[in-house]
Amino acid sequence: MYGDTSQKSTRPNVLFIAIDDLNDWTGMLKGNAQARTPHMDMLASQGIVFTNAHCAAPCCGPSRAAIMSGIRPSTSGNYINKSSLTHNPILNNAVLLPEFFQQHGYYVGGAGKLFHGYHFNYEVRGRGFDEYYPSKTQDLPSFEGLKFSSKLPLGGWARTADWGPLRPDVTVDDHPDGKTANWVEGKLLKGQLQEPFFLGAGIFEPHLPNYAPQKYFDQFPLEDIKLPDGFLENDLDDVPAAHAKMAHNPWLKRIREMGQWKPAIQAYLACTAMVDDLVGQIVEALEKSKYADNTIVVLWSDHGFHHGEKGRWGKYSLWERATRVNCIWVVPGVTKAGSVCSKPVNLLDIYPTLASLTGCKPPAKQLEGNDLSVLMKDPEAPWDEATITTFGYKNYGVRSGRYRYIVYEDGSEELYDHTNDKWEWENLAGNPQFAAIKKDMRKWMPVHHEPPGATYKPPRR
Ligand SMILES: [Ca+2]
Ligand SMILES: [Ca+2]
Repeated sequence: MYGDTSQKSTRPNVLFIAIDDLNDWTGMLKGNAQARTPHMDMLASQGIVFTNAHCAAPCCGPSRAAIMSGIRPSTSGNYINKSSLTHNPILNNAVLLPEFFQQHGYYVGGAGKLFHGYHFNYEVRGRGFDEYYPSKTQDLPSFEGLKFSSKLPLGGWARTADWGPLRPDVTVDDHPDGKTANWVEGKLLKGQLQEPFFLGAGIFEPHLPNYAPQKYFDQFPLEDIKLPDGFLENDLDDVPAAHAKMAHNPWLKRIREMGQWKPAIQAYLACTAMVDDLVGQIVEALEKSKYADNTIVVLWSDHGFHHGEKGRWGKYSLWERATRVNCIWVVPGVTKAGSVCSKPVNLLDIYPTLASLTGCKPPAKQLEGNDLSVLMKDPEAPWDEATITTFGYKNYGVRSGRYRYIVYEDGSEELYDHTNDKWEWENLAGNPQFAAIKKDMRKWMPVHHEPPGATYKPPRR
């Protein structure tokens, strides 16, 4: 429909909204009834929401490397946050998504966290971008000093494990995410973008530290905060040692000891509500702009997050809490308002889908995901697919419409039936009744396992 280069000017623009560490605690995914995300819900209602969408990897770096390259972690060897993109020949030789659009004549602009490497890896940020906010070599301002009080004395944590309201004199415009939204809004409203364009807005919250203005905390009074429905004491008792070991972290225990479980949940909900307002700001700017009728909007989060479920605080697991993501598309002339699709899809599918929707020819032999435009046209279209999440070398989780099947490098397994176990409490892998299901699920797992590639050590700042 959009043809090739001869019809370049008719190609649709792309507004690419990335949200960091946002799990399914959103209105449209119904992962937590306390969540308030009216703007994202509204966006979802204007197009299609994929309710069974999962990340390629449950951490920022490999998830984003897979989105931006269209290549699975098991093919590239990019498994962990320290995995380098530019020092990995497979990824370095790939046409990254911004480069892809630039090569097809798009103006490519971005702000905030699109690739992993918010604080470093500028050479990646520069690749394919005509413009980056604040610049290709300059970071957004630090979070340090934005909060009212000093850091929580949580001890032994990553430096970002902190939450609380912003100082009263600090507004959302001072927050890095507010600055990102303001820049993107300005670009859209000013109306001087070269078309077609690819414009990326990388929102950092609700990644830790969870800082937002007090008014967002006030929306979620501490006395009303409920602990996660998916939490079950001793849930790990039927989980193989391999995963229990991989997934173990001391954070939940520490948070409980400190009396911070509910405050931490409150802060995550507050930051998500702030992010939702920023999404609303960006989407409203698009709607007011002259680009509204010819711009694809895709909104995604890079992986989920555990808030104590399975004894875990954080990402880095192959369970639903860490793999399920937000994935909304509004595509003029393609998506129908109010569409919901429960077929298993992956963030790896974003690149081939954008290529298909814009009519830009994808790079040969690179993309491993699927074209979701089939499901946009008909959410019930035949879809013989399950979706894969990779967590480290040779550990895979496969999600079908009904089951989650996990196999670790040592061969140990988990199987969950989402029809009657949405929190994945009962591991069925040892039950011979499910042997055929496991066999069927195993066929989706990668047969090639690229050894872990080079790691990248960020320069000291
Ligand atoms: Ca992330
Ligand atoms: Ca269990």
